[in-house]
Amino acid sequence: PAGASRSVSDGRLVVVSNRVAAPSASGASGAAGSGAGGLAVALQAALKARGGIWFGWSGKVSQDSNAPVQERTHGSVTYALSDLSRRDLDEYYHGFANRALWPICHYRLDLAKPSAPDSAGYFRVNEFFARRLARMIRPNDVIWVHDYHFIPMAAFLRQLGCANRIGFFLHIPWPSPDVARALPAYDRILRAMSAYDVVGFQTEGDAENFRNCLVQAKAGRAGGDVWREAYGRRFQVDAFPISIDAEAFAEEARVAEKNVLVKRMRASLEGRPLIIGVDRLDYSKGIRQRIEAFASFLEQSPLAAKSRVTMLQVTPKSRSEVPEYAKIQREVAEQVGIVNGKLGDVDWTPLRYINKVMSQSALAGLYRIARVGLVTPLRDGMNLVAKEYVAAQTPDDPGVLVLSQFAGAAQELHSALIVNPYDIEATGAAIARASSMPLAERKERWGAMMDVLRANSIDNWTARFLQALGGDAELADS
Ligand code: GDG
Repeated sequence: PAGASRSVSDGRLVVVSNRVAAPSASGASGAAGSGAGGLAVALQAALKARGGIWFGWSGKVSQDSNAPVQERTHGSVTYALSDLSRRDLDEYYHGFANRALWPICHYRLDLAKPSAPDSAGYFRVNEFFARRLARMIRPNDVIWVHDYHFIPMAAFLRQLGCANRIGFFLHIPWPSPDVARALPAYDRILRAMSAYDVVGFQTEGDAENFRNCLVQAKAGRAGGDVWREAYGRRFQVDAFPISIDAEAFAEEARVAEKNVLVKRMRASLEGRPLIIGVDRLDYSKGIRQRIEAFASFLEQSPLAAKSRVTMLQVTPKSRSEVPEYAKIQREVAEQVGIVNGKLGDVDWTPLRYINKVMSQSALAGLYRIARVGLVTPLRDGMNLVAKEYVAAQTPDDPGVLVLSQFAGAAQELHSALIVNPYDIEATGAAIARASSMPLAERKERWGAMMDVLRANSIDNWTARFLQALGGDAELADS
């Protein structure tokens, strides 16, 4: 395969992502510290092992669009952060990325708000970042670009003469050609994805959708082969399902039984069963349908009302500057009020709704005490909450995962109760089934899911992608 013969074992790893998990200026541990997301920890580990750069947006808006890249080096890793102007941020991030790419890749054509200035801004910011990055790259470096914010990064780097191995991983779904064709600048985006050496997706279905897009655009041949030739380049298109460090998460959940917040939660339940949902406040997560399903469960199941089941929905606000997100925030808040008003009692609030960000430890402990985990997105690349909920369970008394068929995680966690989140009654019935599932069945389902998580850890994921990219020492030596 192209590039595999080139020795890159001495090359550094260069990670590009919109947000960078950099340690704070004071040197306090950043993503590698406790409470960091699994992806950040895994990328930090890969960077530390090879040395390298993590490059992306600083999270800051600057008046001076030419403010220099801020570089901070910790050991063998340099964090390189670039500010954006207000206009760049609005067009590239709030605009094209979050009002065109995100909704369309999540099959919400109705919510897509494409605009010519946003498209132009997206490509302009990618070119701006590519120019800044190109100055830092050495010939043997291996470059790993993350997610929908930076699809054209490799195309711009190639224009600047960069011949390095460059990989791309898309964290969100890639839709079927009929839907993908609704993307503004679709042809340019397809062509730009062909500038990578490896294009990775969460599921085989996403990878196949992308291959079909190339076929339909007459830019590749049919068939399920991972190797593609399109737009004059040969590259690999494959699925790399992301995961978590299940053992570490399980340990965190075990220790979190002593977490003060978890203890308070448990005490406040007074023995009533808990159902949990955890999501960024995003229309793709199916929060409204989930609340309806929970209400349907309360109304249908005599057991639910009698045992005064409580649902905790932890939902940090997200992308509030995007109008579609401001709208869903209002709608969910209103709906919570309606359900509690209708079904609650003087001493029972069926639905507890929290917009705060919690510590990962508290979250792990809350998963552990919840009898049911509700993960019911309308579309989701993978959904790590599903995997975290499973990992957090007590082995001798595990809870039950209710999982949407439209989450990438459903391709792996077959032993969850798989639901169609649009079917409110059926989801309500699945919540009832989960709530009263016998211990033996709960153990069997949980055991099967833990086996899956242990077999595909986040470290496997990083290693597999870097191996495909030809960036690992073993492959380079062989
Ligand atoms: C994208 C794709 C894909 C949530 N609330 C709190 C909190 N979280 C953590 C969860 C989990 C993470 O955030 C969310 O990850 P998801 O995978 O569920 O969803 P997205 O944010 O949409 O992520 C998705 C993922 O990328 C990775 O490729 O799986 O499909 O959409 O880890 O635990 N963490 C803390 N407090 C909270 O309140 N500490």
